[in-house]
Amino acid sequence: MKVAVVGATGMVGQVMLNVLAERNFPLTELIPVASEKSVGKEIEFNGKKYKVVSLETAVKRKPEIALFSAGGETSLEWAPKFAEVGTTVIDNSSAWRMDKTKKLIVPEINAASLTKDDKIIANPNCSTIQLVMALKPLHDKFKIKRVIVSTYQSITGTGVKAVRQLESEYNNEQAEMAYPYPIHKNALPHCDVFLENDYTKEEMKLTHETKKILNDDSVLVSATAVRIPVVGGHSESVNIEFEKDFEINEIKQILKDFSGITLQDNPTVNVYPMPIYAEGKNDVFVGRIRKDHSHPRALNMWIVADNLRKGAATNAIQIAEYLIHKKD
Ligand code: 2RA
Repeated sequence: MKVAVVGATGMVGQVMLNVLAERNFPLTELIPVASEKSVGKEIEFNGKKYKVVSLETAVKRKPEIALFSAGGETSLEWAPKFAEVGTTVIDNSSAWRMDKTKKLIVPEINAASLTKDDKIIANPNCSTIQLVMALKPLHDKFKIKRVIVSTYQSITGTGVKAVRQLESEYNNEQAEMAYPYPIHKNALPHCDVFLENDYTKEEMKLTHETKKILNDDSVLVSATAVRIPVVGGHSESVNIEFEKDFEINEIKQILKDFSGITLQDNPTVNVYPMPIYAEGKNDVFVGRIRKDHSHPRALNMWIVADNLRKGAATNAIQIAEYLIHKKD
């Protein structure tokens, strides 16, 4: 199977290559794709060297699957061109996520909705993926009325420039700024850009994408997205109000049984999810599960995941794995 990785030299693209190799994805030919300035560069994959090619060249090679992580503009222009030659595109940008004709997929939740006619499939935003992984099994059992989520997001979600800014500030050196303020010893309540409603795009992605993935517009979601000087993954403090009564033990068992979730919840011995633990892993880690003492049908929890893996590369590759193992 020919697989193109569009954005192969970027942070998520590099993780896609690592995850493809780790999971022994059945590819016969890798087509690494990047912008003109990277064309001709060599990358190594599974002990073999591959030359980076242009988008034009990649389309002509007609890959069966194209994993995109190259920004919305590239996806809007090029995903249809790949689809026209029969490629199934799994796109990590926000370009197609809210398009009513495109599916927004977290395999453990809604991969069953996919058909062979889906030639452009949207990978949700990283902070959404880890949130809905915990919400879905609980929504099915107790019907979620409202979610209030505060995120504590890794600077890797912004990209290399942000990582360089933190390293430079930590070493007290000058650096190009990825953020309007220093990120070292700071917390920025500002992920992506502000909208007219005074929320950021990141916050509204959590609201809109969660509703689409759960296929339930009645779920109310209010988000605050914060950037913190961490690299291993995104953390989220989540308050969930249910329509139905629940017992905490039921909640923990349901989460423990849900594929892709690892429960890390024993505060008496300091066991709870942390980005330094989640980094490099593909699961979503859930802990600090406790009744909300201020509301009879609400609870709090803490959710952590590697935003470059389950939040991006691994989720996209799991979609591809589902497609190749799906019997039509
Ligand atoms: C961020 N979720 O963390 C966004 C994009 N990766 O910046």
